[in-house]
Amino acid sequence: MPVSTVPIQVMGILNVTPDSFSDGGQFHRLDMALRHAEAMVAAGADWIDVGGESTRPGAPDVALDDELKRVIPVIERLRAELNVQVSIDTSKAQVMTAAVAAGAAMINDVRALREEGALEAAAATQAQICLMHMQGKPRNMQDNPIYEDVVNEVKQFFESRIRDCERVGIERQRLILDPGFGFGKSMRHNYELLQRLQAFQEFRLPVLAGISRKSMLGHVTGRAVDERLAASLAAAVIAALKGAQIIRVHDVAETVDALKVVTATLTGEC
Ligand code: 8Y4
Repeated sequence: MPVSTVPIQVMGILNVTPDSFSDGGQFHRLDMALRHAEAMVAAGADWIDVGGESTRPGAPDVALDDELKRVIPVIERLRAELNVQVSIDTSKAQVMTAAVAAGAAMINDVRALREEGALEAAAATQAQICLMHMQGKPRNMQDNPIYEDVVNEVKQFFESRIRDCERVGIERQRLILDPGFGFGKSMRHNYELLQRLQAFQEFRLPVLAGISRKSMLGHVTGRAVDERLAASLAAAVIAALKGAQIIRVHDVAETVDALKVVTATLTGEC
């Protein structure tokens, strides 16, 4: 079962969308975001993933200026005040460019650089790039997703995106692969991806898994989104055992503890 013994990294989720913090103005929002990030770093986060655009089905599109105003000050402050790597969760070329200039070391794009200008913007940086698989668009992705073989189709998608990245001069070793749990997948598709996650090791690139609190956990436990910690930890441990190198989570302290047990087991170092 153990697929690798490299240290497993934890990526803490930092949403800076207006709905994610109660309304008290932009300075209050920045303050709340920084305090949340500080707690995640103290709990052992290796990465903070800063996102200013919601990808929930039906969520409104965010204007470029609004997204920049939300995420850039947060990235600057994180880099100035905390010892942590920053990832920018965006699909917009201009946000990628500005975020990396502000200190982000990873571009996390749920659209895998398929928006206008994104490939070129990413190529012009030295940042790592997480290519996430999604079938369809956020608007319609959960309306009856269909695959012949979900693992094979996600693999083919990665092959195609890796080729496009290399075509614009992005070095292969900057890439990270993510099957995109919940993005255009039925419950069965999500669990088959988790069961067969080690299949993506054949690319010899790091794999990132984002399962924390997602509906695939609610579906089998019957729990509401804020009651899914135990299920999220189970999923994080399974993903780590199947070779995921970065786990994207809400609950950093608990995940770090769970993954310490995984690492001690895999390495024998305790
Ligand atoms: C509760 C809270 C339930 C949040 C669901 C959610 C991924 C990602 C997202 C992922 C990568 C989410 C930005 C969806 N998921 N990026 N982003 N991988 N790389 N939903 O799986 O967290 S947002």
